[in-house]
Amino acid sequence: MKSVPTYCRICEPQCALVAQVEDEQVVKLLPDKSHPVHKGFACHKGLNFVELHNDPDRNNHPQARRNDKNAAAPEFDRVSWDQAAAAVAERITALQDNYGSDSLGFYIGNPSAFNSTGREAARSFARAVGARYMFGSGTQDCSNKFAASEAVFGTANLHPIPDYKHTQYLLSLGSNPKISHVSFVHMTNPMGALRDIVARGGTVKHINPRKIESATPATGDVVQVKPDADVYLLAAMIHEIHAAGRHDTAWVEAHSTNADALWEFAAQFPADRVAPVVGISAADIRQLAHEFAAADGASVHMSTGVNMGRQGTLAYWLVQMLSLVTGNLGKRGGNLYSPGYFPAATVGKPKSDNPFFETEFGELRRIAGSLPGNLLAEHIEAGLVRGLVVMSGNPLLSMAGETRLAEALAKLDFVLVIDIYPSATSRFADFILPATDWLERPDVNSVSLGFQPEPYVQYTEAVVPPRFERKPEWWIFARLQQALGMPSILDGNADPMAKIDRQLEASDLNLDALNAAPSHTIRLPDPDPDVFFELGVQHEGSRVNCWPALIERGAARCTELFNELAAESVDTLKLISLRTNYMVNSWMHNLPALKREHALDNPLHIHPEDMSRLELADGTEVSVASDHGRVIARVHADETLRPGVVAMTHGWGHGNNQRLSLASNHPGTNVNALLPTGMGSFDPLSNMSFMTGIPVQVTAEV
Ligand SMILES: Nc1nc2c(c(=O)[nH]1)N[C@H]1C(S)=C(S)[C@@H](COP(=O)(O)OP(=O)(O)OC[C@H]3O[C@@H](n4cnc5c(=O)[nH]c(N)nc54)[C@H](O)[C@@H]3O)O[C@H]1N2
Ligand SMILES: Nc1nc2c(c(=O)[nH]1)N[C@H]1C(S)=C(S)[C@@H](COP(=O)(O)OP(=O)(O)OC[C@H]3O[C@@H](n4cnc5c(=O)[nH]c(N)nc54)[C@H](O)[C@@H]3O)O[C@H]1N2
Ligand code: SF4
Ligand SMILES: [Mo]
Repeated sequence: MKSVPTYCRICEPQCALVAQVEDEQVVKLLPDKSHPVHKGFACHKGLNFVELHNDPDRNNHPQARRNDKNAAAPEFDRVSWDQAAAAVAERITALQDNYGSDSLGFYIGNPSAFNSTGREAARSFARAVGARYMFGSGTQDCSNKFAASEAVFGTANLHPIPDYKHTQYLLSLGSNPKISHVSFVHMTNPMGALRDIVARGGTVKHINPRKIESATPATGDVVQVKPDADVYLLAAMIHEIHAAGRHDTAWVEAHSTNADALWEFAAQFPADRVAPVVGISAADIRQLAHEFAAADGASVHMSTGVNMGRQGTLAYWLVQMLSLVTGNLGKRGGNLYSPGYFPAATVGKPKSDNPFFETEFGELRRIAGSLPGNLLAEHIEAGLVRGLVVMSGNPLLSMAGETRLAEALAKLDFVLVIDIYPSATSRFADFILPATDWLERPDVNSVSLGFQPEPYVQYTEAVVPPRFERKPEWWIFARLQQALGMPSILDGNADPMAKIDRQLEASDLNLDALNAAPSHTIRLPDPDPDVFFELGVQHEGSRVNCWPALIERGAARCTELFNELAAESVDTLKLISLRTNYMVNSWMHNLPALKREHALDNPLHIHPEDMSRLELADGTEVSVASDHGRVIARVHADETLRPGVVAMTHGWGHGNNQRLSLASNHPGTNVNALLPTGMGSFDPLSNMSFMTGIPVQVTAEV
């Protein structure tokens, strides 16, 4: 038995593991106790990945469609890689001959983030074939952060992370670290970090409509806000700090421009005015503001619960402003830039001053190359996108509007899905190409650049050779390029990791050095507060822009939405999302290890007060309806919710997918049927879909 160091690529910590390998088979995955950062931290999802690696339902061979796209159950024939490459190339060529080179669209999903060679290959393939209509999971996840950072810092790649080691105060908005292990901060053992803050006398405040699992006496308490109103809470905090003269004038003057416009904006939202909309008292808002300003090192982090609201871009801007005006941005104990082995912030500058352009749907922009995911169906319906390549994504279940999207996907001339599983989306595929999983491919944690409180770089070899005919994405795209008669990395002896190797040179490192290090890992220096402005901020004079044009564009809408929320009936129920330990988005539903008695479906969580008002009993079936759709769900009484807020877990709805034998036996409901789609359903500043705070009506099913 040999022990091979590697790391998990399911979520952002990318926990270090040791694979026990015998006869080229992974026998077991163990936490890597000798890893300099993770020190043995890992969760059951990563440790049980062997089940996924060996799951008999996986895609193991290239498959070509046999029956009609509208058939209830798709049927495929096994083909060879050569046949598949030739046939896919033929279809792409025909599509482009008929409808133009940009008629082939792309949807690149979340696991690509943890796939250094696959992500690059997908982008370069899309460029090579002349694609313009790019979509991806980023607009269901975080695109507001890229938009705001680009405007405020002059680079989409600067996302200040809390200085967990030194902070005395952490304000955490819309995140549930215990379950999800934090996003846009790549750290080990996040609950341990919260515990340390509290243990040294610091404070952690979770801003959340739910008493989350992460909030315990040892890890901070929850301020239970209404959903979709964080922007007003943050504005009010900034205003209260400014009005009380508790801002750091010297820091603001030294490091920013346009602060006056910020003060003016915030002044519209004093605590007394916003309290009913935010759902906590004005005194509580003031207290949060004053605690933050007074702490000896205060930090702030905001995650998907806020991103998915209607004003994620403005909220992220205000998060940076709160940190700046209290003198915590780029200061020990506040928020820092952690460049890691390569300062990615220096390569995220915007290409033009005005990202917006006219389209037949109205004015749009791209974020990291992508259009709004909520316009994918429109682009197909309008005939702009005639074919689609889907890589490591499952838009049918992860985005809004399953019915409309299914109809659109069925109309496409050509769909290629590159996935490890027969995903729900691949029901519409003409070809399915089997990708390797992360035990079968080499990688570097390059996605962590800029996000690590304890920076390190780790290389992993392929722990075992690919099973069956699975191939890494870089190979798949290169093979397709060859079949299309284009130059490809397979022609010479080019290395798919060459770009990473070049970037490593910035720290005098290379892949060989990583490979030779214990755990294949090199620990890098901790973030230096000074580099925030010196290296991170890209605007002229390294100054943060407190009132960029993009934000000004959103200001009027911010007032309109405030008035709308203020006028809302007190009886309106608002739907939020709820991740659990027993799912990862839509794709870990076929594993026996995650099928626990209490996690076999995704019920509607609702507070007992709302249940009695609506005369609902625990366990009964209800209809949940929004302006956009309706689902049937089982009632699950849940006192952790703020009354008026209901929650369901996304990524379920496997009833149509018999090819996932276990998942389809425990199908659950696709809650995204309740979300808005199309124009008006995403933040126009950032393309980010609206996925939280959705008004719903709940009624007993009779
Ligand atoms: N087990 C598990 N881990 C995962 C994933 C998974 O599916 N399962 N997914 C991975 C992915 S792709 C990501 S992006 C990360 C996400 O990581 P997180 O961003 O931490 O995601 P969640 O755990 O969904 O936490 C979001 C929180 O926001 C709260 N919330 C909802 N609406 C609002 C609001 O309007 N305002 C505020 N302040 N809070 C709100 C919710 O109650 C919830 O607790 O997790 C990753 N890790
Ligand atoms: N209502 C609601 N909807 C949400 C969210 C929410 O909180 N609430 N969260 C959103 C978030 S944060 C995200 S990131 C998106 C995710 O949106 P998507 O990325 O579209 O969906 P996933 O469910 O992550 O699907 C990933 C697919 O990749 C496949 N896969 C896994 N590993 C690999 C690999 O190594 N190679 C290849 N080729 N395929 C692989 C899986 O089998 C799966 O089919 O969903 C979003 N949807
Ligand atoms: S926390 Fe995330 S990265 Fe770590 S083992 Fe669990 S799933 Fe993998
Ligand atoms: Mo995500």
